[in-house]
Amino acid sequence: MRELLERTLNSLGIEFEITGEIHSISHRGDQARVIGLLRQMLSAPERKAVSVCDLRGDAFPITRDLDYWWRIHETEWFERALLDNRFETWFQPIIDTSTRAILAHECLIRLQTSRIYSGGEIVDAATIRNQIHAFDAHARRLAILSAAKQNRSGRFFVNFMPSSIYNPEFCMRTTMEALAETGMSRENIVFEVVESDLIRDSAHLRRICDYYRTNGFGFALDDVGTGSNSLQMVCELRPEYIKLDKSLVQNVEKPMYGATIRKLVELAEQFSVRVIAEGVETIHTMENLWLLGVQTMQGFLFGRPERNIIPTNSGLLRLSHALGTQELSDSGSLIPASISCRPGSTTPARQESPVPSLAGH
Ligand SMILES: [Ca+2]
Repeated sequence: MRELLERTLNSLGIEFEITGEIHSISHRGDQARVIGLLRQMLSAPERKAVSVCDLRGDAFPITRDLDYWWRIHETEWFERALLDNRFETWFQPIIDTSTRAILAHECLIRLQTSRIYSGGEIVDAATIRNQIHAFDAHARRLAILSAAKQNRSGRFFVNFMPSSIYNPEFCMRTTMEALAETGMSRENIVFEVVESDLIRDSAHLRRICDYYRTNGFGFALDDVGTGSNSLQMVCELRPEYIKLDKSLVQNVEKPMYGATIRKLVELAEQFSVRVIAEGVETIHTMENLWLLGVQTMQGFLFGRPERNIIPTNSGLLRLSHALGTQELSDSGSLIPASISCRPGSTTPARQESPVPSLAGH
């Protein structure tokens, strides 16, 4: 293999040095080309064992394994988008199904080039490129400025990664400046702690949470129910909102998941925390959530993330239409009177029935 590698690099005129069998390769070639070539030539276990160092330019060249450089190469779109200021904030409605009102919109980071990059892909790229902290602040500022263009008096949920805020006063500076620029009211902004279940340093989170409260913002725990931390976090931090993770919501009809949601709802009631279910895609899921006492929801059933906020209630109108055959409660609620909304209801979960799928429209 070493021989083949040497022959290939030589034939391409790439200056290089190989140390050990093929474990360490330093070169002065085009990094993307060398990495691509090595990935083609080496087997998966060999790729793991090889480290590469680009000797061009840098005073302190960095040696990393081949897969690391490949990931950097694969996420170059992130750098270009950042330089060209091409990231955007899109909006997804959060619906109070009991009053048919839009409670708020969540601000979601997106990039549209030849395709749409999801928030997860963008955050992963920022993490791989070691830019997540700066990017998180950039995304928050962008969210506020974009939200103000949509509706200065609307309520918006803005994501943040607690690990990117080491000192709230300092790290929130650009966000606060954006708010001052737009004149938006702080009480209409709710900050969502992403991956809250994975956070181990609850004292740090509490400091951030206190900062938000003191400054008049709302505070939500996102991705709740995926780890073992949820109940404790709700008790300790007493957020205004908790957002049930999609993986929990989409399995609501399974007893274990249903029981977890029920427990969270009970606890939330005790502390006056509002529960929001994320990832609601079918009427069947919505009904099962009602049975467990969850009424505030977000998901494709009500609307996908969109670049511009869709005129009020379009998602709700679709929903009303789909539920047309169902009985509405006296209060005009969408929730049929036959469904108990109290947590602890012993009504069995509704099974999947052929309902019109609204996802994707
Ligand atoms: Ca979120």
